[in-house]
Parts: sequence; C-alpha cells; structure tokens
Amino acid sequence: MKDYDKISLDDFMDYVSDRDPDQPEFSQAVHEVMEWVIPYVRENKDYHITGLLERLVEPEQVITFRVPWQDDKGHVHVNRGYRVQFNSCLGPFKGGLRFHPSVNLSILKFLGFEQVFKNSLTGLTLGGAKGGSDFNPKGKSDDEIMRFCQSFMSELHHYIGADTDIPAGDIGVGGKEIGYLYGQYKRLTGSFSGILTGKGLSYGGSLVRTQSTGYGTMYFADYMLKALDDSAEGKTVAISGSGNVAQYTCEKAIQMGAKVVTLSDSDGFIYDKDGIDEEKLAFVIDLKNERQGRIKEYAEKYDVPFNEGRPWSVACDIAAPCATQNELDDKDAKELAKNGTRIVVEGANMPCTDKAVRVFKEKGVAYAPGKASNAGGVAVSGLEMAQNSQRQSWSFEDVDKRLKEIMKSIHGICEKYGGEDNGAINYTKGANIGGFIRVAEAMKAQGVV
Ligand code: NDP
Ligand code: 2IT
Repeated sequence: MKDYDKISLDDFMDYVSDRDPDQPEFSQAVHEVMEWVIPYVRENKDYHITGLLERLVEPEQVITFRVPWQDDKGHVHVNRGYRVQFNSCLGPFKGGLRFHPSVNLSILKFLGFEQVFKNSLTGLTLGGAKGGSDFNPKGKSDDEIMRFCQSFMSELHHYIGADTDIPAGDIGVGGKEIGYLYGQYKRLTGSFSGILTGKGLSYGGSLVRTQSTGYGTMYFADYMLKALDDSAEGKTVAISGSGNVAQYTCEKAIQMGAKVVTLSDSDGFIYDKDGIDEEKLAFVIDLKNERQGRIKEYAEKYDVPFNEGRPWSVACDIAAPCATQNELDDKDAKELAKNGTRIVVEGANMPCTDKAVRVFKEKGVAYAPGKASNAGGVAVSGLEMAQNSQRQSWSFEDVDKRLKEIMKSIHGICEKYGGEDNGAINYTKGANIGGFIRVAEAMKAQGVV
C-alpha cells in the first residue's frame, strides 16, 4: 500500500483484515473511519504522507498480562488483562478500562482506535487508548472485585502515568473499581498523581465526570435538533442500557423536558409510557450501582411492561443507544425510521451496525456516531487531568459549561466537514474527517514514528 493517489477503500480493508483476520470489531471500526478518510486523502495531497494510514491502524503498543486473583472461597481464577496504547501523537494515551467477559483484543483495538478520533474531536491534548479484562464483575462480592482490581493494577502500573497513559472507566468499571485501582497504584508507587480519571471527589476527581458522557450525549442531541430548527423539549426518547451512560442521558433528557420511555440491560427492556421521572431514575441508579439489580425490577415496582430484546420497536423521536457495540441493526433501524424517529445519538461506542447507519442515511434520519456524541466523558476526563495538574477543583457549573462548549464545538466540526448541499449534516463524514485532520497534522509534524 503506497500510492495514496489511487488508494481504494477495498484494498485498504483487505490489508487491515489480512493482518488480523480474527478481529471483526476492529475491522468494522476501521471501515467506518476509512470510508470517509480514504476519499478525503485521495483528493488532498497534504495528507499523502508515507505510511500515514498504515501507521494509524497499528497500535503503538499492546500490552497483555495475566491477572490471577482469589475468590472468597480461596479458589484462584486467572483472567487476561490488556492495555492497547493506540496513538499518542496528540497527547498521553487516554481511554477507559472495560471489565466484561466478552473483552478480547478485537474489541479493545476497536475501542482504542475510536478513542483516537474521539479524543481529537475534543480539541484537548489527549492520545487514544483502551484496556480492560475478560473478568466478569457480575455476581462478585466487593472483596473479590477489590482483589481483582489490585491484581490488575499490580501489572498495569508499569505502563501508565499522569503524563504517559491515564485510564478511566467503561463497561463494568465505575467509581468503585476506579477507587480500588487508584489505591493499589498509590500503594505500589507511593505517588499521589492523576493517573486515572473518574476518581472520587475526595481524592482528585472532577465534578460532572460521573454525568459527563450522558449529559454530553443529550447536549449533542439538542444541537442536532437545533440544526433542524427544533429542540429536545417535549420529545420522546428511547434509551438502551441502564448503566452510567444511560442513567445520565436519561437525567439530562428529563431536565431538557423530554420524556424517556425505555431503559434496558442484557435481559431486556422496560417500557414506561408515562416517562421515567427523577424519582424513578433514582431507583434505577440505586438498583444498578448499589444492588447489582436487574432492570426487570423496575417493571415490577412501577407496573410497566418488560420485554426481552432491545427497545428499538418503541415509537420515539430520539433513539439513544447507550449499552454496547452492535446493539442496533438494520432491522431495528428500519423500525425506528418507520415509527418516525428524527435523530439517533450514540451514547455507546459503535452501537449501530454499518447496515443500520446506511438505513438511517437512506431514510433521512440524522445519525451521530459515538466518537462525536459520547465524547463528553473523555472531555471531562481531560478537564479532570487539568485540575489535577493545577491541584485545583473547579465548580460543577464551570465544568458543565466547558462540557457544553466542547460538545458545541464538536457539532461545529461535524457541520464543517459533513455539511451537505441540501443543508443536512452528514455527522459520520464530519466526525471522521474532522477527527482525522488533527491527528494527521500531528503525525506529519512528528515524522515517521
Ligand atoms: P456500564 O457498565 O455502566 O453499563 C453498561 C450497560 O450496558 C448495562 O446496562 C449493561 O447491562 C448493558 N450491556 C453491556 N453489555 C451488554 C450486552 N452485550 N448486551 C446488552 N446489554 C449490555 O457501562 P457504561 O454505561 O459506562 O458504558 C456503556 C457504553 O458507553 C459502552 O459502549 C461504553 O464504551 C460507552 N462509553 C462509556 C463512557 C463512560 O464514560 N463510561 C464514555 C463514552 C462511551 P448488564 O448490566 O445486563 O450487563
Ligand atoms: O469510551 C470512552 O470515551 C470512555 N470510556 C471514557 C474514556 C476516558 O478516558 O474518560
């Protein structure tokens, strides 16, 4: 692969999947980016930089390690730990840790790759990374989770640092796990520094970090609707998931005067036609964060329907997939379009399949990819790092205002690079080209490394 004058998406994708034939999620994420970046590069001689695209799809380092831990009965379990340090041309590696039995290298490479462009879009000095383990936190006691986190950090601490790589949370890693990981890092190194984000407020965390991904997702949804001369007020919202991102997407939607009618987990979804209010949401937050409960309990408590499967058959103006990758396919997309959905805003990473995205385009449903719409989480992580460096804590209002400005700026980048002649915005094109340009400029300036 040499000549960027003639480079084709198919040839480049053959190159990527021949190298890693067993990494479908990674290939999917690369395809989504390159579908827009390759035609752009072909036309723009500025980016005919030797090996730029080949270097972009190869992580700088991939670390895998053994994570042995003892359960409460004294049995030893062995999990696999990873950190994929994808690209540091814009700043120290930055991205979350996922603890879920499905975790493997393909998933973490897809997430790390996405993170590079997402972090670029925030305008902050952040490189891209992702990590985690195939450890399943479900059904584990607090002590078991603590011992697992301590063992995980006993190896990971060699590779991270406040100026080199700063992990955070993702699926299965919330405030509790970040606390245990932080404690072990401090114990091993004797240093109190900003090596993780999403920390508790009493030891260097930032206000708004807990809410930031979900709030940012709804801020972005509102900017999308504004571009259509509309707003989130009065809209019906279908949300999937009931974890961190879903909870605060729901909270901001309620604050904006929208009506959220669904939440889900891997067992199924609840449909509350009257809308989830603050009190019902508080029940969900307690259920999910404190009691390891299932969303079905919401249906029992509030006497609403619970169905297996995903919530995309429900009529809604805004669909916000906030659970996991590939949770909304072309069949779901057709159903949403048929039911009059105006916008789809991804809180999760790559929740919509390629085919679903094509359906949205065909049917004129505005669709925002996660690297744009869920960037609020990592953006506030960047603000947490800035506060840690200054040894300061900013107010809730200050951080929230900056978050909103960053989401607005990302919307502006999407409009700049994805604006179409008919006035519509192609957010996939805008986000991928906009994210790419900053990374490409930095890689060009820094030479072949
Ligand atoms: P949580 O662990 O807090 O919640 C995950 C939710 O998704 C749970 O409701 C879980 O249900 C559901 N879920 C997970 N896996 C599956 C699956 N295979 N099938 C169906 N449902 C599933 O994670 P987050 O809310 O933090 O993350 C959700 C998404 O948002 C992920 O894609 C993540 O990468 C992305 N994201 C997170 C950010 C953050 O700051 N946390 C930032 C940007 C994006 P169950 O309990 O049954 O497993
Ligand atoms: O996917 C994501 O952007 C995250 N899980 C948050 C990463 C971070 O470093 O805050």
